Formats: sequence, structure tokens, C-alpha cells
Amino acid sequence: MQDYDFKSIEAKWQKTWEEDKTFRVERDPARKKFYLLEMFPYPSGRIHMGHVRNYAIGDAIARFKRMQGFNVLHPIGWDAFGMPAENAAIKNKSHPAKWTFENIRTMREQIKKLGFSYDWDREIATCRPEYYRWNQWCFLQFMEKGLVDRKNATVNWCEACHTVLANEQVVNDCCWRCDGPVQQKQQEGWFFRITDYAQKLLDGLQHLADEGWPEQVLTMQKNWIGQSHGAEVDFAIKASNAVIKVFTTRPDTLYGATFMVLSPEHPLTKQLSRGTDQEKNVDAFIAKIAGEDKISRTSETGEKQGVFTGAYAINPLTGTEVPVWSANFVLMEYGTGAIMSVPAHDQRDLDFARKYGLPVKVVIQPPDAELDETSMTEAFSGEGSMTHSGPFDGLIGKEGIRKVCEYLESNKIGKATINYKLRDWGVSRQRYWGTPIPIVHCDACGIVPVPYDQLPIELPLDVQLGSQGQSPLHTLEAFINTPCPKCGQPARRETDTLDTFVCSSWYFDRYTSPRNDDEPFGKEDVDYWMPVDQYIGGIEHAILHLLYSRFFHLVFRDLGHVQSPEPFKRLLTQGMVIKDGAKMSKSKGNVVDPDDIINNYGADTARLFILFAAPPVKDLDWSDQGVEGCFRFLKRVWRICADFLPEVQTSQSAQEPDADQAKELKELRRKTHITIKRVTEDIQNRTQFNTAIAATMELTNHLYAFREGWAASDKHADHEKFVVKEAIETLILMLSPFGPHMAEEVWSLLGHVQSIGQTPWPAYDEALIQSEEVLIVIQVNGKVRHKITVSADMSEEELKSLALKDPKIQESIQGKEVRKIIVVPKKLINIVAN
Ligand code: ANZ
Ligand code: ZN
Repeated sequence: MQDYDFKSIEAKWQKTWEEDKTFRVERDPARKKFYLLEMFPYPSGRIHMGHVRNYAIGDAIARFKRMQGFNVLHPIGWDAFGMPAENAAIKNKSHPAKWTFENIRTMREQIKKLGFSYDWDREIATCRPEYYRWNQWCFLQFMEKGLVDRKNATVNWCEACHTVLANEQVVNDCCWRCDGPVQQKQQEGWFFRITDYAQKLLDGLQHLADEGWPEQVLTMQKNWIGQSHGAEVDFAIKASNAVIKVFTTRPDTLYGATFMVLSPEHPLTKQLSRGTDQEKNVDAFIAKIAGEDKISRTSETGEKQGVFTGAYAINPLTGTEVPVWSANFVLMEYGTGAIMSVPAHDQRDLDFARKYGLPVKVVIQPPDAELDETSMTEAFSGEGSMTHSGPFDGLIGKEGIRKVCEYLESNKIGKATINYKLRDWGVSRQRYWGTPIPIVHCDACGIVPVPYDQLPIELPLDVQLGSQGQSPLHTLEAFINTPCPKCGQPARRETDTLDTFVCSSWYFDRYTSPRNDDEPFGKEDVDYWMPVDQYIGGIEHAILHLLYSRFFHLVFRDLGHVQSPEPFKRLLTQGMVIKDGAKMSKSKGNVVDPDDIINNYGADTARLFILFAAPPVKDLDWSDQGVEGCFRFLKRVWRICADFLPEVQTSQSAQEPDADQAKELKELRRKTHITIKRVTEDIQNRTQFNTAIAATMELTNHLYAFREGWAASDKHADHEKFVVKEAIETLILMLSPFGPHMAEEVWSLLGHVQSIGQTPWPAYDEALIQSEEVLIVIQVNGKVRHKITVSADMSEEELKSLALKDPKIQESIQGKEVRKIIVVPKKLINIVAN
């Protein structure tokens, strides 16, 4: 056996796996399936360590599950539509398609060099019509179900990217892609009614919590959906038939509502001021606030600004007139865009009341303090009993809320309601490199969906991109002009494209039948493979992608297309790869190129290091010494295998040893089986590759120590060879999910014909793990009180607690204080007590 030549070994096995299609899978109802998926990459150019980590984790699980006998679906593809392709094309005077496909080619080659066990026959790219026609199909399906709206809405606009952004794509008021400022703009566009599914999306989180989804992701989704229980209350406007509808979480404070506040964008703001002397002030105010961003408008500490509208409303419970204001801190997008202000019990309202000299009225009595309406500067928002609230006085907390709601309902002036922060999902993008929305605008027929049999609406590729990022589709007559599918008269195609998050909201379904040209996915295929059993990706997708995918899945389920309650059973969010204390990034100059590591050490070392250096969910600190260490370990494994190879090749007969064995052989067997147990449990129960790999290192060390004695005598009996072979083969099998190329090579040198990836995972024999037993004498103050039989490798701590718990010992130390416990390993425990 030669030296560990990782270059030729890796090239050889990558070629073999590819040619033999070793990891191709088919639906097989007779077998239990396991669907392992890593979030598919955006073809941005080249792969980075984050990718390598993501796929190394996934591949380790995929290989492990395959060896455990599961029919494993492990696909890969490309999230290939999106803005960077357009921006790069503009910059390089190229075409987004060219840029994208070149990047895919590069990244595919890089990924293949890492030896992941993908079924490459299932590769997809979302920018191909074979894929995106089904995005269009989804759009039409959603439309049929009443889940598509075309509406004029305030949208987030990124001028730099020249497009609308979904709320989820606005991060701290900046564009998630370019970090540029985001403005508010009125614009017509297409929306998916994800709000119709707010409650279902929230309810489903319980199921995911049971499956062990990360707490952090569940919390983020929960907050994003933002359920609030409360009430809607109608306030009539004095001398008008207009009504202000407010949403409040505290209907029990209604008697304390001393003024109203409308959002500046609320239609009544303008309307109510018409004809009053406040008209000009209101118009100026609306114009001023229009430029303010939402974060500073709503922040607790932000400056509250407002204007009186000139109108008064009637508090429906007190009958008093309250002034109607408009203020920056009330947003049009939440609730009803209008609030009743209860300054005594809401801090923002109090700040506002103090600034503008509006009345404050206490209606909740705190249990332990007296509030002073005239001087208080801190609102009391806790629980107390209702006061100055007529018939409701004395009611506390939920009880008060319930009673007020009952009253509102029976008098038809309001009702209990649930409100969500979640907004509808704006899917229109004014960009070119995306899925054309399958809609035709006809003067006679209005909005006409493109019939299913006319899909796909292909994205024209022969276009020139404008330098400002404007979509060429908007002016491309050849694309726009089309007969109306309904009346046949000349009409115009929709020129917006779909948000790329639509592509990634169901690609996991497509993988189950990626070449199906009749449907987005075959029923039998999707029913067999879905849900994804283990999904792996970055925490940055905790809201956007995961929520949209769950939404799509719920809709598909309601349409009868899928069966499982959720698309992703288990979720693992891997930590970041950091170096010198910071996330690897070009700007920090701390990037390690995966290609360099592969060239210098090989893919197996790269993968092993990544899995060994940290548990998957933790951040991984890149260390060149760590890489070196893993490389040395693989060489060590290689050498020990080489040393034993002549003795353990399968061509030689081997026989299981009987109980009467030399101590060294017994210990090696025991170590082998203990290691199987540890590695299996670390992977299966905890997804802890680092400790699993540490266990294989220990076994390797054990084998080296064992070899010392072994080499001394040169004739070995078959039963002795059996033990060594078992140890070597087990070691290689268990390393194969982490360093599959080397494992495959050694495996074949050992005489096996079948790929190690298709070989069953080793099983351990519980009986062999049992250690020797020893008799331990327990003394109290030097006198023998008891003798117990325990396993020889019980730790001191375990021994101590066992001794103290023993009834006989308890009896003899009763009433005394234990001062000291002396342990002589494998022999004696002496308890000193007085
Ligand atoms: C009266 C009241 C009294 C309120 C009180 C709170 C405390 P969450 O929990 O986030 O749902 N609100 C409603 N719509 C708003 C909007 N569009 N912009 C800004 N604020 C809005 O908060 C709901 C509470 O936030 C509502 O309950 C309302 O103020 C305010 F002692 O109504 B409350
Ligand atoms: Zn028409």
C-alpha cells in the first residue's frame, strides 16, 4: 500500500461515483425514505467555506442514513434567479443568463471536488423554463384559491436595486441585498395573501417545536407573525357619519381614551381636516412624515410628532368628545391605522399627551401605588383593577377585557379580534431576471390569467439591460404585445417578475420528480419523499425563506397536492465560519478559499476538519493548525490500515473468537464496540460530529498501541485476525461519512466490491461493551461495612455516590457528617464521617 495520495484517491472515487451513479435514488415504497436537504445555493460565483460547512454536515448525515438502510434523497440545485446576476451583467456588459450559467458551472465543479453524495440526476436551476413554468403554475393555483391580490400599497422601494422589496427583505430600513436606503412608495403590484394563513403558520410552530426546531427560529417566526389579541372599537365622528375603527389590545382602558390618533397615511386624516382651519397644517404634516422611516417613527424614544385634525370623535363608553389627532408613531400598516390613545396606560400616548397638553385619565388602579394624572410621566401598563370605568369598576386584567368586549359586541360598537403583524407578501419585482408573472392586461377583459396550457411564459433572452437596472421587459414590445387569452383582442403582458423567494418556496417538492414535464411534481413522488426529514441552512433564512416555504406547503396541502403537515420535519441551522474572530468575508480579508484547502490537503481533510472543529450549530473558528491536525490524523489512519492490510484482507478466512481471549484482543474488541456505540449515538441522537470523530481518533490510538504487541509475534490465528479486521473495518466505516474518499479507497483495498457508501453501518454488541466487574469494599471510618460488585471502569464520582446511596452505608453514617471519601480504584472506598 502506497502513501496517502489524496489527490489521486479523491479524483478516482469522484469519477467512479459519477460514472456508476452511486448515489442515484428512486422512489421505493418498500423502503423507508430519508430526505436530507441543504438550502440550495445562489450561484454567486464561487463557493465559500459556509457552503462547504453546510454541505459537509448534510453529507455526513446523508451517508450515515444511507448506511443505516434508508433510501436517502440528497439533491442539489441552483437558486438561479435574482438581482446580483443583473447587476453583474450590467457591470460586465454581459447577460444575466451567461453570468449565472458560468457561475453554476464553476460552483458545480468545486462542489464535485468535495465528493458529496448527491443524486446529480436531480439537479435543477430555477432560471430554466422547465422549472419556472411551475412558479407560474403556482401563481395561477394561488389565484384560483383567491390568494392573489393586485393592490396599490405602500411598498418598500430600493432605488439602487430599482425594485420593490418584501418587508422581510428590509433589514434595519436598508435593502437586504445592497444595504442601500429603502423608501416608502405607493405602487400597484401583486401580493400573495399570506395573512390568510397567519394563524395556521403560527399553530404549526407547535408541531415544529415538538420536532426539535431551534428555539430561536421558532421565536423569530412567532414574532414576525406577531399575533395580538384585542378588540376593534368604533368611534363615531362628531357631526359626521364617518367612523374611526381602532385596534386595541387594551379594551379595558376604553374609559381612559382621551384622544384619538390616526396614521398620517390614513384616508380620514386628510378627509377630516377638510374645511377646518387645520387643513393646511394637516397637509404639511402628512408631507413631512411621508419621508420618515418606520423604525424611527415607531421607536420608543423617537420624537413624537403630531397635528390636530380639527375633528372630534365620541368615546363610545363615556360619551365624551375626544380630539382626533394624526401622529408619526401610528402606522397605517398595522391594525386599522388608527388608535384610541390612553395616555395614563401607554407610554407613547403619555409622551404625546404631555407634549401637546392633552388630558390624562387614570382608569386602571395599580395594586400598590396611586397614580397622579396631573404629574405622572410614566404610564402604568401593568395589571390592576378598572377604575373610573362605570359598571366595569373593580374588574381585573383579562376579566375586564372580556367584559368590555362583551359589552361592545352586544351594542354593536366593536368586537374581540386577533391582529397580526404579518403583512401580505408582495411578489412583484420590477426586475428582468426572474419568472414572468402569467397575467395579461386586456382593455376589455381586465386582468386575465394566462391559461395553464400556454405556460411557460418564457423570459425573452435576447435583451439589452439598461444601465440603471430598469427591466428591459417594460419596453420590449415583442414580449408585451399578446392577444388576450379570453377575447383574442390585442392586449399587454404583465412585465413584473416574481420575487425569487417564490422559486425557493417549493423547490424541495420539485426535487422529488425534477424531470416531470406534466406537473410540478408527481403525486406519488411527493407523497413518498416529503416532508424533508432534515433541512440544513443558515439562520439568516429563519424568517423569509422558511416562512414562505411553510406557507406554500400549507396552501399545497389545502389544494390536495401534498400531505405532510409541514415541509421540513427537522431543521438544523449551522453556525458561521469565522477566522480571527470575525465572519469570513472579503472586506475583512480573512477568507480561506475552499479550493486551496482541497488542493493542499484534500477534500476529506477539509470536510473532517469542518466537522471536527465545532458542533454544527456553533460558530466554527478556522484554524490552520486544526486543518494540519486532521490531515495528520487521516495519514495516521491510512498508515495503520496499511500496516494491518496484509493480515485482514477479506480473502483470508476469519473466525469470531470465543470468550477465552488474550487480554489485548478482548480490549480491542471492547474498544471497537464502544466506539460504534458512541459514534452512532453522537450522530443519530445529537448530530455531534466533533465527538464522533474524537471517538474514532481514540480507536485509532488504541489500534496503534495494540500493534506494538501484535508485531512482535508474526504468526496470527484466524480468530486474532478477526478482531483486528473488525477494528479496522469499523474504523473505516465510521469515518466514511466524514472522509468518504479515503474510506472508499481503504474499503476497496480490503477487498470489498460494493461502495462503502452502500455498506451497512456497523452494529455494536452490547455484551462486548460490558466491562469487567470488580468487587469493591466499602468502609466507614476504616471498618468494612459492605461489599459491592461494579463495572471496572466506573468513575470515582460514580463510585462515591453509589457508596453514599447504599442503604447499609446510610445506616452506619446516620447522624454523622461525611468529612472525606477516599477511593482506591478497583478496590476500596473509605468514608470518613463523624
Ligand atoms: C389602547 C391602548 C391602551 C393600547 C393601553 C395599549 C395600551 P401590539 O401588542 O403590538 O399589537 N396600536 C394599534 N395600532 C397601531 C398602529 N397602527 N400604530 C401604532 N400603534 C398601534 O400593540 C397594540 C397596541 O398598539 C394597541 O393597543 C394600540 O394601543 C397600539 F393602555 O390601544 B393600544
Ligand atoms: Zn380581453
